[in-house]
Amino acid sequence: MTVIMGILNTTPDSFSDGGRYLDADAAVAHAAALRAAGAGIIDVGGESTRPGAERVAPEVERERVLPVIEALAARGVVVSIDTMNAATAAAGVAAGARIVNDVSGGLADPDMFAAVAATDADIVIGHWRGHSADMYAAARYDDLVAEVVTELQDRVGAAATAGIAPSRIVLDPGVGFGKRGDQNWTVLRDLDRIVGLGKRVLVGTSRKGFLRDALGDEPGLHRRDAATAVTSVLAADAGAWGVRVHDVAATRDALAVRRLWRDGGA
Ligand code: PMM
Repeated sequence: MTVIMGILNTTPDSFSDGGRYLDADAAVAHAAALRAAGAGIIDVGGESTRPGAERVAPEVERERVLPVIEALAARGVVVSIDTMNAATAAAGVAAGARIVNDVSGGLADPDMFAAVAATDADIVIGHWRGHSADMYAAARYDDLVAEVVTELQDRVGAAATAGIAPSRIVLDPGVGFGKRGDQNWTVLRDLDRIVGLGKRVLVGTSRKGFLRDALGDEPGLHRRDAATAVTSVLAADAGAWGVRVHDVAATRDALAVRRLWRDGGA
């Protein structure tokens, strides 16, 4: 079964749902809806990583996410904390998060792996080449997929050196991070090479710019969510362990149909 990670951004500036879940009660209510729709994990983030985004002070990030994580953990929800900041990650795990989701794979904060090693949380290591403000400057590759694979392996090595057991690591190709339009499709086409590294793999395509570009004419959220449901199925076919999405119900339905197709019915 492919795990669905439902996105709960508590940021005022995230590109697709920014500002709607800043209030902790509203965030908890939205998380409940995501769970009811089929999310196995709720990913709580307090800093936008959209292209061009400014960094957020770690204190502000923690003020946004910690009350939400505490409330969700108290209700037995499996929570991941989406952060590039080691202190926020540690505080998030102390508040009940079971997974640290670091799109920078420990590169943004040199203390990240040590902070995670001191907990028993799992960690998502994303492929990343620099902060949002200038991430496209780093989108230059001689051999894109080989470089993504090597750079992920380097981060796995660094995580192991810091004392994180291999079984606690999830890899993420970092769709949209240091990759322009078609580069994302190339990495997704070759996702099996990342899956081949032997770790669980998480894929985040939801509502991203490369899907918007693929659909043309400034598609609304509806069309981007439909496209995301398709990428969820294709990611599952390529061996992904999980997908990170906004519209959980659409992806749940798509994955259910995939299962029926594959199994020839119930
Ligand atoms: N993308 C975003 C944020 N967090 N985490 C993981 N593991 N993988 C991703 O692809 C990813 C992420 C940016 O999207 P958002 O602003 O819609 O949350």
